[in-house]
Formats: sequence, C-alpha cells, structure tokens
Amino acid sequence: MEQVQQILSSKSNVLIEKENKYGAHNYHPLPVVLERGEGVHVWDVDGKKYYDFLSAYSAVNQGHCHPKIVKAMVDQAQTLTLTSRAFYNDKLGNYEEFVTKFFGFDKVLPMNTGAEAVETAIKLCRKWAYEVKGVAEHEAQIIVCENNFHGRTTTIISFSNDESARKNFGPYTAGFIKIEYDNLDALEKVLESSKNIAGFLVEPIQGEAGVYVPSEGYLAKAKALCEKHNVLFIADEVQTGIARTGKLLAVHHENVQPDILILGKAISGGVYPVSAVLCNDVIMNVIKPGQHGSTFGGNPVAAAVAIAALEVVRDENLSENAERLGIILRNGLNDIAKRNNLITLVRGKGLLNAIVINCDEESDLAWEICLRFRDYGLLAKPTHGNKIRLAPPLVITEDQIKDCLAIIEKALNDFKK
Ligand code: IF1
Repeated sequence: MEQVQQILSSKSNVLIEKENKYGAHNYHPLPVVLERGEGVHVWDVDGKKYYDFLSAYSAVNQGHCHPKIVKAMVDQAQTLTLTSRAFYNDKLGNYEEFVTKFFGFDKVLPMNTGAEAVETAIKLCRKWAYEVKGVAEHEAQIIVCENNFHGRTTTIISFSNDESARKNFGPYTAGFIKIEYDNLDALEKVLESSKNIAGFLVEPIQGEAGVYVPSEGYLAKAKALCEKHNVLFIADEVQTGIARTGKLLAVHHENVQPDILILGKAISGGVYPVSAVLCNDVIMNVIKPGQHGSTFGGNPVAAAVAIAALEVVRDENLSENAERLGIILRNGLNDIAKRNNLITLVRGKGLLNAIVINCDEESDLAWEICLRFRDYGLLAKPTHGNKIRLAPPLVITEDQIKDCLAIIEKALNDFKK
C-alpha cells in the first residue's frame, strides 16, 4: 500500500477522546468527526467534504438538512413542541390522515424510534391474537427470522441471534420462533405446526445481515401463507422503507400490503426521531386508552416533520431516483469487480446496496477499505466484517454516483493483491 493513511487533525482527536472518556463504549465509529451536512454531503471539523454512503443507516434518504423538512421543524418548534397525548394538538390529526392515506392503512400509532415501533407491533400482534384470533392467553407465538435486526430493547434482542446484541442481557422474553430467512418451507412448517401463531415479523431485505435480498417472490408467497393461516404479516420497513429500495416500500416490489407496517428512520428525513406503526382497524382497535403510548409519540414537531419528509419523497420522486441510480451504481460496482477481485459480490435493491469483500468476516480488510474511502472523500461502514453497505441519500445524481464509483475503485486499487 503506497499511500499513507490520512492523519487525523488534533481537533478531531480531541473530540474523539472526549467521546471515549465520557461516553459509553457502545459503538466503534469510523474515525471521522462531522459537523455539517447538506444533501449527499457531510463535512468534518476540518472542512473536508465527503459523500455520505451510510445516510445514517437510511434515515437521511431525503439528504442532509433538507430545507423543507428543517423549515417544518423550526416553524413548529417555535410554535408548539409537546403537549403529550393527555391533550389534543392541532398537528397530530392532520399527520395521521396524511400518513395513513400515504401508505394505505386505516390507522397509525405514532412512536419515536424504530425499536419502539417494533415493540408496538409485537404488542398489537399479541393482543390481536388473543382478542380477535382467539389464541389462549399467554400462548401467542411470533415467527421471526434468523439474522434479523429489529432494534435493541430487551424483548427484541431476545429473538436476535447476534451474540453481541444478546449475551448477558437475559432473561429473555419468550414467545418467538426463529426460522431461516428466505425459506418458505420453514415458514409453512411452523405455520402448520401450531394454532398459536400470531404473526410473522420480517425485514423485506435484511440490512444488518449485509443487505441480504431474499429470492424473488419470497415476500408475496410468505404473505399468502400467512393469510391462509390467519397470521399477521408484519413488515419491518424501518430501514427498507420510504423509497430506499426503489419503491415507497420494499414490499411493493412484490405488491404486498402488510397487515402491520413498521416505519422509522427516513419518515422524518433524519431530522427528528419519528416512527410509526400502521394497520387496519380490526388490528389497531384492540388497543384501548391506557394500554400503550409514549410521551413524545405523535408530538407536533414529529407530525410536522414527518408530513414534510414524506412530501419530499413524493415531490422529488425519490423512489424513481433510487431505482434508476441503484441500477447505475450496481452496474458500476460490477464493472469494478471485473477489474478488481477484491469485490466478490455486489447485491442490493434501489440505493440499499452492499459489496462483499474477498476476505473472511474476522479480517479487518473491509474496515481498512472504509478508512481509505474516507481518505478519498466517501463515508461507508462495514457490516458483518466483510460487507460494506453503500447507501447514499436518495437525492444523489448520476454524475455524483459516477464520481463515487471512481473513488471506490481508486480506494480498492490501493488494496489490489
Ligand atoms: C444501531 C444495523 C442498520 C432496523 C430495523 C428496527 C431498527 C433498525 C430493520 C431499530 C435499526 C439500525 C440501528 C443502528 C444500526 C442500524 C442498522 F446495522 F444494525 F442493521 F440500519 F443497518 N428495524 N437499525 O434496521 O431502529 O430503534 O435504532 O430507531 O446503531 O443500533 P432504532
């Protein structure tokens, strides 16, 4: 490797050391300290500009600091921020009408983070099983997939099979059955094995597992199997939703309407924590006053921000952009793979993509490559050791994608064996 890796400025080092000293060590960030963002770009504390190819794990699909979304937030923040749900506010009803029509459901239950929305969906699903389906109390089971990622709460990590997410956080919440992802036989077998199955919770593309795209038809057939067995199909679109994969929802690629839809991240364009659970009345009406809620869920700022963020997705045709530029990105990456055998596989949908690096999961090569991307002005992070997620904001242009492909190839060439 001829190039010398970029040395961090003392300004960056001071800030990194502060986080190290005063913050919990629950992350291992790439060493770069950001202070500003606009569209597809972020700038570090020394003024260096980068393409953001993580998009805050697909929360900033609309681009950093989108002026329309920021304006909605600032205007609302200067007017009314929080009432709690003990009182009505003038924004929530408008948002609820907007978001339910946008996604085609009767009702929404507003929360703040993705994990809270997943918890909400689990609670709804269980209550529906007892009160509508007629499962005996405490017997409801929810089917989940191996290598899932649905968040960090105690219940959610109970059905994770990632040891670092789980270990020594027990005792775990019961009531989940794990099956192989992308395996319809496994799903059918469990559905046939018991009358107590309440739901099937699934990510349309497994993000954390390294952008694992299931076989074509998997989601549609899984939905049909669930219908046959009177089991709720619950789509966790926290990461895949809001235009990321080239459709408004990833399930739309297979014309599936989930029974329960879980949204987070980009529903606010990344400016404010907003999440949502959507479903029809037969399910949502099982929740009565006092049975679920949140101080901040559905607050006026969240409502104003989410409407603006979804309007941007619609008005700027972000689904179409993600679909079109995703193809250009994957084609470009596949061309690089032909010239450089460090890339063994390119996969993804829309602008949710990953490259698999020719090394084992324990190797630090993907990390080293991401450091080099950084040096050349592009930020990305490895997932599961040897995969690098490539997921820029959906407002990226074709010229910018080409610029980024050049950066990616240049960096990879530094590591050519
Ligand atoms: C972290 C990954 C992404 C999610 C799905 C629910 C949640 C997430 C499908 C929870 C969150 C994040 C959280 C982030 C890392 C991250 C992630 F690498 F782990 F898989 F996005 F790619 N459902 N995903 O992906 O949402 O409570 O965080 O709002 O640092 O843990 P949250």
